[in-house]
Amino acid sequence: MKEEIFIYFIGTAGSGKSTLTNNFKQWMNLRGLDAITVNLDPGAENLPYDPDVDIRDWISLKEIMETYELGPNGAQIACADMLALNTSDIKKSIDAFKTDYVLMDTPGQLELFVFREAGKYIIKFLKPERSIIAYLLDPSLAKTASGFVSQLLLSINTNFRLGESQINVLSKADMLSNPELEQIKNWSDDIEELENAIMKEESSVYREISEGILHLIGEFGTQSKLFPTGKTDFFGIEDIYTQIQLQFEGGEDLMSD
Ligand SMILES: Nc1nc2c(ncn2[C@@H]2O[C@H](COP(=O)(O)OP(=O)(O)O)[C@@H](O)[C@H]2O)c(=O)[nH]1
Ligand SMILES: [Mg+2]
Repeated sequence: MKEEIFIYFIGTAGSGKSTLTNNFKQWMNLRGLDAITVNLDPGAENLPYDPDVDIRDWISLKEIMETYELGPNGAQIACADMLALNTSDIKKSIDAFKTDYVLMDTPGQLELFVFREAGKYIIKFLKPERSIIAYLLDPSLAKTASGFVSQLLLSINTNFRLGESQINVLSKADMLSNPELEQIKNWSDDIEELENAIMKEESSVYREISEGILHLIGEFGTQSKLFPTGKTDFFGIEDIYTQIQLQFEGGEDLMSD
């Protein structure tokens, strides 16, 4: 068995992390690949899958709210910080599976994992050299050029904070019309197209700061292509898997082992 690969699904609330975690696991099962799911969201309710390793076994959002008399937001933050205290337990549980792929579903709100220290700590503690971030861009926030730019900035910020290899996933692409999807792909492939679209938008604020932002995106944001995914028929999952194989195994497919 090779060393396992950790795939972290990260994105804004409702961007489709848990759904993609589930779809990825199911796709892998169908292909005879060995993968486990890890839920890192202490406040998760109604997950679409039954996690193999579950942070809720150690941390309960409800209990933290009651014990420390915190509201839901304060408790979420406390829980996020507590993740770091349970890292050894999480690692032991994951190691026991001796699996090839570990699918990490991160907390609902991106900032809890990306901007606080615990997320970075967990990645470094587990296996940073075998980790990849799948950053989910929510298409409902990316239909306009400036919306797409703000989503890319969050992705770059995530890359800046976590410092791991990262791919950009356009989740819920099935909710876009074909022209909308093509337009977003165009913006992603060609920074000039994006710049032109920004310039056509009305607000002058965008024009003032767009040059600097587009320069940043040109440098860091569009190095990796955008991977559209959808809820049904495992749309887009094979492409992400192939990219991950390229990254870690030089294209060698574990299925052929
Ligand atoms: N149409 C469509 N809906 C999706 C897709 N992925 C997630 N959703 C829906 O978006 C909502 C939020 O998804 P979830 O996976 O819980 O997001 P999370 O907060 O990032 O974990 C749920 O109602 C999902 O059914 C997708 O690819 N296509
Ligand atoms: Mg979720």
